[in-house]
Amino acid sequence: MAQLLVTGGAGFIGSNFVHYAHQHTDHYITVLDKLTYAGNRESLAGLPEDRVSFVHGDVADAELVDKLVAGADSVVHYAAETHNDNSLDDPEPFLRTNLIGTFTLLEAVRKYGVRYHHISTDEVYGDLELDDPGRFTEASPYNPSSPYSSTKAGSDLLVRAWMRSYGVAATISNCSNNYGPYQHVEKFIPRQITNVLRGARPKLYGEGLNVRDWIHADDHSSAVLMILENGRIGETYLIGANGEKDNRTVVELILTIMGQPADAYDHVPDRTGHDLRYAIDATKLRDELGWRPRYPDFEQGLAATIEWYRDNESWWAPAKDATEAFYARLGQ
Ligand code: NAD
Ligand code: TDX
Repeated sequence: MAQLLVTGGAGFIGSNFVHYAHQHTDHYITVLDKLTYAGNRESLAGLPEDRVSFVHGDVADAELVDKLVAGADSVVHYAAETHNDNSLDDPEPFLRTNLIGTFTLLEAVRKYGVRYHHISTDEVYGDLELDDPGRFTEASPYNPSSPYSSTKAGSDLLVRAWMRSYGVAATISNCSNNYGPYQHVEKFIPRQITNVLRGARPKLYGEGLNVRDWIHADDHSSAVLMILENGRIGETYLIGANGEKDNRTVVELILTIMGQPADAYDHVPDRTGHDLRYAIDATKLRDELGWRPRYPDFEQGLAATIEWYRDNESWWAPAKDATEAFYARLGQ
């Protein structure tokens, strides 16, 4: 039984991965998570203690990380500050966690010769024009726009340098926008669903023409597990499921599925420097590793996600008021 260290495992995608890896492998999983505002131990409820253990701590704590990595066979690094709007408001925690945190893990995996997988985002490539027929590939140049995406880009470059300079056995994946259960209510889809559940109107930045390439969190998890097991060391893999939709379409879908008029939303001021469009070409992952998404139907996945938020108000309600107070301060 392999020992897997998962950082950020109490967050949205990390917790989905822990559930997925528990179900699909016999690995013993240790979660390291700081439980920032974005972390929630309830997201790991129901997992057996003889397979999954939890350590409350910071990925930038070198002493703690050294101890945990020493006992691991592999590390999957999800922990990060992840919200673009927060990074525009206060970039400092993004530099500390995303850059120093990654550096700290890399030093430990280098010392102990532990296999490392780095979770990153398509936002490192910047954005595409709405009418550009192209999509991001592993060869796209780095061109991040926000404090968030620039720190993620920096963390990817640290991994590449540690592979080349020190021979660290690593892989990197850059995924598109995830949706599914356990996503914080600050993010686009859960914010709009929980607004409607509370009788408030969804909030669309600007005209809502910006395009995101949606993938179900479980499909992200299956790809990560496949790369961890069969990916070529030193390689980067893009993860995406051909889920391009503009924001207005997504808001209208949410309203329609929830039985509201499709136009019952508000336009609010746009995000500064708002990336126009993300789109992933996942050919390498599909051809090399044979990966296929299991949730290719966005509307079906969205309906199931809406049901999850309807059924789990006790999970999201504690964060809702503070999140909306933050947006009210920004006028969004
Ligand atoms: P999230 O904000 O929901 O969760 C982040 C988790 O990291 C939380 O549990 C938080 O407590 C923990 N954390 C933060 N700082 C920490 C620190 N210093 N030490 C230990 N733990 C810390 O994020 P998410 O949306 O699940 O994203 C997870 C990863 O996936 C990130 O690396 C992100 O860049 C990447 N990613 C996200 C998306 C997306 O659509 N959400 C897409 C592609 C890639
Ligand atoms: O209330 C809103 N209204 C709105 O129109 C919010 C919160 C967002 N938006 C727009 C902004 C984006 O165009 O919706 C889109 C999605 O916004 P977010 O959920 O904040 O995601 P995004 O900025 O695209 O970044 C996400 O995907 C890539 C994750 O938060 C990142 O962590 C990941 O790297």
